[in-house]
Amino acid sequence: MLGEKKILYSGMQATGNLTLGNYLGAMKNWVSLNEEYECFYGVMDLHSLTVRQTPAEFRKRARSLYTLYVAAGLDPEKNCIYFQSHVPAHAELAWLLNCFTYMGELNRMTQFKDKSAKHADNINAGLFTYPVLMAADILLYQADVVPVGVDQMQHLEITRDIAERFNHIYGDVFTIPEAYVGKVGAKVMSLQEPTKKMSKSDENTNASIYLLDDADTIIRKFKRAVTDSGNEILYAQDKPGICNLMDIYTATTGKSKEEIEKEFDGKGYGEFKLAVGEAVVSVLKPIQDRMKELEQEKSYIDSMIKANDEKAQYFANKTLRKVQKKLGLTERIR
Ligand code: ATP
Ligand code: LTN
Repeated sequence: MLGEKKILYSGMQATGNLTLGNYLGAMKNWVSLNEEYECFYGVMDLHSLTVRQTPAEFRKRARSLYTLYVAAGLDPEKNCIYFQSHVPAHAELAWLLNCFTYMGELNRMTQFKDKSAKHADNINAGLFTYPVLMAADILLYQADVVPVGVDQMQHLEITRDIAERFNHIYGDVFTIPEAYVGKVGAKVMSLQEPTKKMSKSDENTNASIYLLDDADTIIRKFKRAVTDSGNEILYAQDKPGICNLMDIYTATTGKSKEEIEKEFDGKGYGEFKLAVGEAVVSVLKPIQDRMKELEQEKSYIDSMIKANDEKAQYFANKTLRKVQKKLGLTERIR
């Protein structure tokens, strides 16, 4: 705990254009929890390197992700928004925690299995130890709560296991973090294959709504969304396409499933898809407008990056020094 407030930690990889899934599953919760907690948000650029990146594009994308955090409503003067690679303590603690993590535990990670299948030509050790770096991110800041989408729950579990194992040997060093998964939008599915999650690395661009898609593109993608047989708007197990659209509509309008079923009673899929598209456009429009403004405010963003790097380093180093001392590493001579 930092002063009165508990600590929140989260972040995203700079691996592609953010999707509606990233927004509804994670970022929207960050904004809603923002006042209640002392918040740290990382641009996870070290994690992004587990997949090959083109340097110039990567640099641009990471900066754009930083700006998007701000555009989505996180004030960089009140929240510590920073680049993971600017705080060396992440990589250092990750090494130390590697020595407290078992191969068997990492072998069970479904994200590792999925990503190795997808990048069969580049199954690197970083992909395997990805969760250890994530544990380091969270534990360095003594986070109490970590808002993520459901797909990250397994990584949160291993973080807790590593922290508990360490604390058991060395005393109370780390706060044991809790995951925070929102009630709606925790898993937004692909618009083309509604049994798969919407993902920013999906090759089919019609499957995802990107946060910076213009209104026409958004409406067009919803019109083309794969739906199920029949024509009723009902939240039923055998209708994954309609369920996904209803979930998105709930997350963007606050309407319950019953209200939606009533609103579209006797109306067809076409009308419903258009309404979902319009609801999404109205949620994304203010973020897009703010993003355009912020792109012109380069020196403001630069100054925020600098100040927050220092703040993050201060907190992270405090934990790192404590861990080093507990482990018996020789202390620095000043
Ligand atoms: P990639 O396609 O590169 O694996 P991703 O789209 O899954 O990326 P991440 O950077 O891994 O995105 O995740 C960022 C955050 O967004 C995480 O908290 C994750 O749980 C959340 N998230 C990602 N996709 C979805 C989704 N479809 N629905 C809900 N939350 C999601
Ligand atoms: N693995 C996460 C990104 C991430 C993260 C974190 C999220 C890296 N480190 C620490 C929360 C806390 C993902 O979203 N794919």
